[in-house]
Amino acid sequence: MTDPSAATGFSSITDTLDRLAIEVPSWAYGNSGTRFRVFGTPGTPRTVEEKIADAAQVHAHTGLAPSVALHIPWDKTDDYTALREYAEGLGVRLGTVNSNTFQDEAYKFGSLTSADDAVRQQAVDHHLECLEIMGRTGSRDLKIWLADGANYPGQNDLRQRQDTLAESLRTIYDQLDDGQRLVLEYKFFEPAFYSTDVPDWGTSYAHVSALGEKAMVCLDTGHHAPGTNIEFIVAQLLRLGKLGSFDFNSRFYADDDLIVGAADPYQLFRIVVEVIRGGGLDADSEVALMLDQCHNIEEKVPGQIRSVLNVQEMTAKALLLDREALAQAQADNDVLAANQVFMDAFFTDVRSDLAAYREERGLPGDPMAAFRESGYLDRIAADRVGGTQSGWGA
Ligand code: PSV
Ligand code: MN
Ligand code: MN
Repeated sequence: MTDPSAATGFSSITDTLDRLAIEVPSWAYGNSGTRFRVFGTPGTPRTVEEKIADAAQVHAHTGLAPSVALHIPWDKTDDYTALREYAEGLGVRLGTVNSNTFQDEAYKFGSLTSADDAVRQQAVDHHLECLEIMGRTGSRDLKIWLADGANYPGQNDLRQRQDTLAESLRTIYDQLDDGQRLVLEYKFFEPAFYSTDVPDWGTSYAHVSALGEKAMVCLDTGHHAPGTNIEFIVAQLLRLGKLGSFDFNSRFYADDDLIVGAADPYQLFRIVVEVIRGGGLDADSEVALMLDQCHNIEEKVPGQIRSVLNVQEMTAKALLLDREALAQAQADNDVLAANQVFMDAFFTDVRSDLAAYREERGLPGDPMAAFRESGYLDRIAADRVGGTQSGWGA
C-alpha cells in the first residue's frame, strides 16, 4: 500500500513537528470575562494545583503543551519546590513567570514608570520576588507586561517615563541569573487609552537592546492595531535576534484573547511561515511559543486543546511550503507563481496526516473527541465546588 502522507510530503516534516512545544497559561483555566459579566463554569480550578492539573490534560491529549506559565500573585503558593514536583508528577513543567503590576491601588498612575519613587520601588521589588520564585520553579523567563500609560494628552511626561522605565528595567535585569531571561511585552492600548508606555515592538526592542543579551521582546498576537502586518514584525525581530516569545491568541477587534487561529487562520499560517524562515523552530531555537487566552463562554480545557491543535495544524502547513519553488518564483519576479506556491501550502489538508502522526506517538488521533470522552469535565464539576475566577475575573 502506498503511504498517503507521501502525496503531501508529510513524512519529511515530522522531526520538526516533534519539537513543537506550546506553553499554556495558568489563567486560561479560571473563569474570566468581560467588564459586563464573568460567567462561571462548573469545575473551575480553586487552586494553582488544580490549574496545573487542567493544563496537564492539554498535554496528555496532544503531546504539545509540556509547560505551564504562572502569574504572580494569582498563582502564589508557600512552597514552589513542592509545586514544581507536583507539576512534574503530572508530566508538565512550570514555565514563564508573569509579573503583575496592574491590580494594586498603588499602580493607578503607573508601576515601573511611576514618578513616585515608593511606588516604583514596590513594582521593582515585585519583579525581584518573581525572579526568586523562578529560581525555585526552574523557570527561564520573566515576562513583563505593563498597564502603565495615560488616558489624556498632557497627563504624563511621555519622554521622562521612558527614562524611568529604562532605569527600572535595568535594576531588574541586573538581578537575572545565568540562563534566565527578561521578556518585555508590548501592547498598543488598554487599559490606557491615549498612550501606553510600551506600545509597540520598536519600544520594546529599544529597551531590551539597551539591557543586553538576556532581554528579549514578547510578541502577543492580539496587541496590534487592526491591519498590522504581524508576520513582518516576526521576520524583523528574528532577523535582529530579539524575538524571545509569543503570546498566541486571536482577535477580531481589540485584545480579544480568543482561541488561536479562530479569527484568522491564514494570518496564523503567515506568522508561522516567518517563524520557520527565521529559525524559530530549529533545534537550537530559544523562541518560546505560548498561549495567552481567556475562555469566557467556552469550556476552558478543550478551548486550550483546540488552540494548541490549531498551532500544530498551521505549523504542518507552513512546514510543507515548497521553499525552493517559492525562492525560484521570487527570483523570477513571478508574482502569481510565488503566491500560488504560498497558497498551495496553506490550502493543503493535513488533518488526516496529523491524526495518523498522533496515533503513531501513542496520542489520540482526535484529541478533542478523546478529551470529551474522558469524562474529565464531569469529574472536576463534581469534585471542585466553588471554583475561583482567574485573576482577570477578580
Ligand atoms: C493584558 O493585555 C494581558 O493580556 C497581556 O497580554 C499579558 O500577557 C496578560 O495580560 C497576562 O498578564
Ligand atoms: Mn499577552
Ligand atoms: Mn493581552
